[in-house]
Amino acid sequence: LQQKGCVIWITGLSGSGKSTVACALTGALHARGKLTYVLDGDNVRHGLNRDLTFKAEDRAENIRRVGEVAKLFSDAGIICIASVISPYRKDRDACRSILPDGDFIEVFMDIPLRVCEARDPKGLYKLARAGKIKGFTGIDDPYETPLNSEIVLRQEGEVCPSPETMAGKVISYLEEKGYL
Ligand code: GGZ
Repeated sequence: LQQKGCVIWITGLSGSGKSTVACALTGALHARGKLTYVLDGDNVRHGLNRDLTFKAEDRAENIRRVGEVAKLFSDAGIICIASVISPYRKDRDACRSILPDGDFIEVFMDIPLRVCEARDPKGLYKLARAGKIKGFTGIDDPYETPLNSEIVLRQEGEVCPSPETMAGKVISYLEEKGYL
């Protein structure tokens, strides 16, 4: 097999830029001739996981399924990018535990809540603040900050690096670890 698969697990708040970075990363990997597949929370929840809500046990099941599917892609030699809030540490760690050592690469979008809320691309924070969405991550539902992510993507002062710059950090990590 020419390519070794792995799972790039992008975790962070709604509006932190997970999907945008996943997209930029896919572009950068395709430019290098690599096969990728993106499992995006919002998309997966319309199909495979449409039976699940946002209560903690359903989020756990959502993450478990995304982790299992990501593992299948990785086994097939494909670089699988999962972009899901995955707010609970134990759920993320369970996904890590089913993969060979090193193949689960956690990327933490360390973007402050106030920045995500100011972006509010889908108006969901506004609805959550108004009490029209209950149990919204960061507002009235927890987000457990990762403690040992392989990669942390954050703002430099008040400016957020471009998605391409952020994707570039992941590319450098993959090169360093021999996945590219
Ligand atoms: C968090 C919610 C909620 C609640 C709907 N809490 O930014 P988005 O809109 O496009 O992506 C979010 C998506 C989160 O799905 P995940 O599968 O990534 O979540 S988890 O990992 O926690 O299972 C958001 C939207 O769904 N959304 N309601 N209550 N995000």
